[in-house]
Amino acid sequence: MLPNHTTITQFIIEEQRSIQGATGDFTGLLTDVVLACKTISHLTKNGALVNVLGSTQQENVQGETQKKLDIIANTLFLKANEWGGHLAAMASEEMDDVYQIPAQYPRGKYLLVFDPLDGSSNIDVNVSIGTIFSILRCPDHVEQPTVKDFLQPGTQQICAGYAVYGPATMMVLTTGNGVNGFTLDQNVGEFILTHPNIKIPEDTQEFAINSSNQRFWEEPVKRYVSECLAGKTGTRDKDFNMRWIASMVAEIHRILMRGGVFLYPLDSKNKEKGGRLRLLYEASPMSFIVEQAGGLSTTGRQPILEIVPTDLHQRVPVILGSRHEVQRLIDYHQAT
Ligand code: AFP
Repeated sequence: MLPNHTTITQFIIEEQRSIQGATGDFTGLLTDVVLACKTISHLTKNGALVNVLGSTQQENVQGETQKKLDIIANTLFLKANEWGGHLAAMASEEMDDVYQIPAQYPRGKYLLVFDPLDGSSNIDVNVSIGTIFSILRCPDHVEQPTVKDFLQPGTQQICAGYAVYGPATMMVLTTGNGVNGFTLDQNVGEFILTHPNIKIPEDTQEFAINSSNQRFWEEPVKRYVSECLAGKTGTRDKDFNMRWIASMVAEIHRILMRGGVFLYPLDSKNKEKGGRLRLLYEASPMSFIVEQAGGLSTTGRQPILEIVPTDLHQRVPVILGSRHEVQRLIDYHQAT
């Protein structure tokens, strides 16, 4: 760390100073979130050495077998954030119901929603994984928040962020004032501002989709992907590249760094469930970040940030990334 470096704590405090009437509560909350992510980063970097690989016998509310690290990361997040007095309640991918703040701790004014370990199928094979979180304001006069208090559209998020545990650990954040990226200095144990004011290029020649689902896709997605694959020989008149990491955090991070479009669209396989990805702790925070970086997000038929959730673990179709490509996909959906 060099004297001219800005730490994430300094960055958050300086942002808070510019907000009239800010109490420091939000800064305190983010500091706790950051500590949880640093601890998860430490565990992922050590893997088998600290005995965190492998599966458990348990299933989460989605019916997915939980990995050991899913449960450890979830507990870490709860413990790091329950005591500070900033939160009224929490909710996570790994818990069926709302987590109430234990009685011995003071209650705060925020709600925290998170996916503690996104891309868990990658844990055991040493491929990038991440944590996604979203901060909402708890409605006034609510003593004991219930599910309905969390059912706020993405436009009401106070903050959204993710940590990506890749070759370097990074945290990317928005509070509605642009997007900033911080790299963890492993020696000092601090996130340092390394990627200020991230912007997603409006055009791209890269897309990400799980092509094994091709036969289930709807017409607009089939059309889009087949045009990309036709490359220079087709109507797009340019060649495209494709990526699929199966870890949304890593996928969105790549898009923030160099552009691209990510699709987990509605298809005949996931239609009954409403989609594949979860709204409150995957689609909504990622859409907030992408849009703050100048990109666009949609289900194909509706802006993701405008969806009013009906369930804590609701699933939605997701298309997001470089503005012009996402707009093209919206147009294709409108044309059918
Ligand atoms: P998990 O966190 O349960 O592994 O899910 C990861 C994820 O929600 C998202 O990060 C990936 O983009 C997507 O699922 C991968 O889904 P497929 O395995 O169907 O490709």
